[in-house]
Amino acid sequence: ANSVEEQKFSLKEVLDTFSLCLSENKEVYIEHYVEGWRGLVRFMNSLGSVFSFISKDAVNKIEILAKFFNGENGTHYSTIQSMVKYELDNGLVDLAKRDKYPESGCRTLLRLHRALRWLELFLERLRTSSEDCKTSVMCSEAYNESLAQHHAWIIRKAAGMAFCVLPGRPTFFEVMNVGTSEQVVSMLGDALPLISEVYDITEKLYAQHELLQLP
Ligand code: 1PW
Repeated sequence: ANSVEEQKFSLKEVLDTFSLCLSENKEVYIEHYVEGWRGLVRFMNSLGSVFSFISKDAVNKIEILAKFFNGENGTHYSTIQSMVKYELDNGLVDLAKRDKYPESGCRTLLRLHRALRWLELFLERLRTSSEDCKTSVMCSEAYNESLAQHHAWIIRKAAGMAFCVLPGRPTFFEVMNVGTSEQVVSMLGDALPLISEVYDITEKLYAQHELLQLP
C-alpha cells in the first residue's frame, strides 16, 4: 500500500467490505471475506508491533485462501458454500487429523471464522463501553469467550500479553479513523449486524457439514 492509501485507512471501509460478502442468496464471497481480513490486518498492525505476531498468522491464512481463489480451481472458491462442496466432494479435507491436506480451504477459513467471532464480541463491547472502560479488558473478555477455547496455552499467554499493551479507548478510536466517538459508536452499530450475519451463515454451514472441529 502506498502512503495515500494508508492515510485513507478507516475501519469503516474495512467493515464495509464485510457487507459486500453476502450474495443475494446469502452465500459468502471468499474474495470480499479475504479483503475484509486484509483490512483488519492493516488495522492490527497499526496498533503496534506486539500485534504483528497475531496478524502474521492471519496473513498466512489469507494467503492460503487467496492462492486457492486465484488458482486453477478458483471458480470453486468463489463462495464459502462452493468451497465446502468442492473440497468435500473431492475428498480434499482432512477430517480427523492433519494429514494429506493440512492446509485445506475449509480448515483455513475455519480459523478466520473463529477469529471473526472474537472481533464481533470485542467490537460489540467497544460499541457499548463507557469512556473509562479498558480496551485490554474488553479484548481479553471477548477472546476468552471465543477464540481462546481453540488455542493452546502458550498462544493464550502471548495473546494476553499483547492485549495488555493495547492503547486506551480514546487512542483506539482515533486509530479507527472514523471520527468522533459518537460516529464510531454509530458506525459499529451499522457494521456489526452485517459481520454477525456473515458469521452466523458460515457457522450454520460448517455445523451442517460437521466441520466445526476440523483439525
Ligand atoms: C484488535 C483486533 C482484533 C482482531 C482479531 C483477529 C486476530 C485473530 C488472530 C489470532 C492469532 C493468534 C496466533 C495464532 C494462532 C494459530 O495457532 C491459530 N490461528 C488463529 C487465527 O486462531 C490456529 O491456526 P492453526 O495453528 O490451527 O493453523
